[in-house]
Amino acid sequence: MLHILIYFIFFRDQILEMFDHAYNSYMDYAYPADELMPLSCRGRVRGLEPNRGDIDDSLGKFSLTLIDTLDTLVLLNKLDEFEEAVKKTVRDVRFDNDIVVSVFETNIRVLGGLLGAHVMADVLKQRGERMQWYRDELLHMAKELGFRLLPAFNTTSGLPYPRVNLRYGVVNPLSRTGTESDTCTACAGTMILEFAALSRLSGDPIFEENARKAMDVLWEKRQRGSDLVGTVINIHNGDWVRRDSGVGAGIDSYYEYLMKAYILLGDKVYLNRFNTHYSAIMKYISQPPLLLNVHMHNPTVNVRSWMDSLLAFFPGLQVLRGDLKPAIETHEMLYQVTKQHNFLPEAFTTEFRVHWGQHPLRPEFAESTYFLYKATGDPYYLKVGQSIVEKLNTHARVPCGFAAVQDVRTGTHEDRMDSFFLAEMFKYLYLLFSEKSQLPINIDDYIFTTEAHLLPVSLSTTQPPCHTNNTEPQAHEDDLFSYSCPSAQTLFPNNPTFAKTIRDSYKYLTGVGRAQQASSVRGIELPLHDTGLEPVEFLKSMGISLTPLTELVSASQGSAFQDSQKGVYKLKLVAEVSHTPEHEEVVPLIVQLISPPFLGQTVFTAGPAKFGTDLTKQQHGVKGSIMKSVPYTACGPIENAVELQGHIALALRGDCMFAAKARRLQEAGATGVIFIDHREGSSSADTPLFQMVGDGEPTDDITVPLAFLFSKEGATLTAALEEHHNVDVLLLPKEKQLGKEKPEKLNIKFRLAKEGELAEGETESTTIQLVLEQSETDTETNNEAASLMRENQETCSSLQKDPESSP
Ligand code: DMJ
Repeated sequence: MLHILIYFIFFRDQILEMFDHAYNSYMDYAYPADELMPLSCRGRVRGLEPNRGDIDDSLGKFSLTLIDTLDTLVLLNKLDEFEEAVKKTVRDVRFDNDIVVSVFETNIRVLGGLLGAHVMADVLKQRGERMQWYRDELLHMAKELGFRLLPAFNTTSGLPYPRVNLRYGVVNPLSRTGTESDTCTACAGTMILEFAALSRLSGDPIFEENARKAMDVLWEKRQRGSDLVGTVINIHNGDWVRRDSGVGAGIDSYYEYLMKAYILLGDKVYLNRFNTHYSAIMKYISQPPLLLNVHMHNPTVNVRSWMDSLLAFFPGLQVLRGDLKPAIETHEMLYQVTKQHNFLPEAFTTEFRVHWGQHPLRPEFAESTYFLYKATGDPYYLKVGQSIVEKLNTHARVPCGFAAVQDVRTGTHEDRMDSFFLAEMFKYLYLLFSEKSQLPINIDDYIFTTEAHLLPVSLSTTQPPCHTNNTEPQAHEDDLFSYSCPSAQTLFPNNPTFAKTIRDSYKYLTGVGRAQQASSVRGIELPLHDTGLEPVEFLKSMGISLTPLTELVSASQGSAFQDSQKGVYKLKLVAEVSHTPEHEEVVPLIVQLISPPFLGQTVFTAGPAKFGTDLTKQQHGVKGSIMKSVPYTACGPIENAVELQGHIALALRGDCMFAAKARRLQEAGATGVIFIDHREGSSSADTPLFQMVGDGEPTDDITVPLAFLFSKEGATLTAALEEHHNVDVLLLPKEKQLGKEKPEKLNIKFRLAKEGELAEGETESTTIQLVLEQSETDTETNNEAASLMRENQETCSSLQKDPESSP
């Protein structure tokens, strides 16, 4: 007994130390920014860092990480820090920001964070020891935020828009959103806990009503044959846009919120719906120990052969449901995967190979581990928790916090520490190693939201301000045994070997020599969406377009095949980046900055495109001054077409295909396009070059020159543009780089400026002058190019001496 106590204390202390390291790093280096960039030791401010696409929709300039962490501070007994952090939140955080955010992420992280913290503040205040100054400020903030999210629900169906502008809503022309037609199931179905809590705590029914309506639509739209839902739904007409159905990315927390809405709100309608879906999941998706995506209309067909890490929450939900056997099986499978790769990769195949190696410090596996330990009391799960702690310290800890892992195979880091790491990971780990009596609150009085914010189950006795529910007939009455959470007592009272017996059959799961059954349909393996969604747009941003089977089959296969696969979507993969086969060489390009003060000295290696002007055939390359496209991704109408005329456009990769961007920019009058990678930290120094290919359609209409820069080079180029306003570049094949391949033909000399030569206003520091000299043997190419540089040089005869710009 004593040694288990010591063991607990040891790990709790270690977890507290790790939390302090992560939280203090955020507060010291990043606050009031939304997130910490743990490798750069600074805050991530949206708009100031390269755009990462949809992931950035979590960032609303509202100190996201601080708010997401508030109730963790209480649970970890850091009550002074909590009081201080609440004061900061009230003093510093504002929501009237002209910024487009994800409705789902803002709800679970910020609204949930404020509500959880309000509840904690209230509890502490009631105890009379601290927070005596507190006057429900966090609840008022939550209500204000709730009203800012509400415009998203203004659709004919009642399903919310995926994004909202915090200041302008969705219909206002200034909102820069409101044109989306679909959303993911989890995005629409993960509002009810926070919105109902807000309604019941504030007395305004409008929030719960809207969230409930969205839940009702999803339920109505379930596939009646299979009782499954799809992954993406049209928010206007409720049609399914993606019909693959699983328990991970895109759907996960919809199921979680049905179960938890019942626990929080005491309304059996939610439980009945959950139980109906759960039976379907167990019939089709659960293929123990695997959880595989199937087609909602044809659920005996698997649609892919990989799983995503988000589904790791599911064993925890099964514990709440009281279904421990499959929970233990799936959790064990996940544990075996973490043993192989240190962390759960974002996606892994049914053979447990890495499919997508990223690991953004997700908490789902720790969450399930905690629930299983509480349900079974089996110390095995403490060992699992111990391994999570150790791996985080060994493989993710950096001097300024904890860094996401870019690829579990190489262990490389990414400059991000998502707010859920503080909101969720530390709660579950700390709880795992804590006795209930050691916690500052009675944990059984609360339910965890999907972001692990704490909402009091006592809300179930607070009727919603306007009572409109309980209209649905009771279904599956005989299936309602599983009210309790968890129900370990009834399932295996005092049988400590129960879990072990189940786990033992999965002991060699990932080991060699054990054939895994291949799934009946080997899905095309696609990367996952980072925020837990998998919208087609994201796949497009990776250069992948999807075509329904019907089109594909009728074009190529004939009707027999079509019939046998009726209703199944098959994916046509059009990768717009090609890692060129060996026999075909990628001809590297360069983007050379030729206007002052660069004068040809700054050169970036760039990737070519298989379409557009063939730069290898351009004797002298193509010159132009650069300008950013608006929108930067060039996936919508070009708003700055007038200014772009005659310029080489800069466009961010992502959201739509390269070819679509190029067409749009060419039409707007751009004379060329430089695409800039949206994957943070990529550079030509460590990423192999590829060439961009078209979108599967003819691309003859695209005639402007195109080049691709990785994000590090892209960031330098855009920084140059911001600083100097006019930046001329030359696009040409690397082999024709001016002054590189034939250095003897272009002499660049520096001479010290003599006293008295300084132009008016220049400081009296040493200056150097750049002189271009041509040898008589210069080729025509260099003649031309050198004259381009000379043209630019004329406007800048002297340079401040700067070791960076010296050769
Ligand atoms: C969290 O923000 C929530 O748990 C959400 O439901 C999905 N996953 C992330 C963490 O992985």
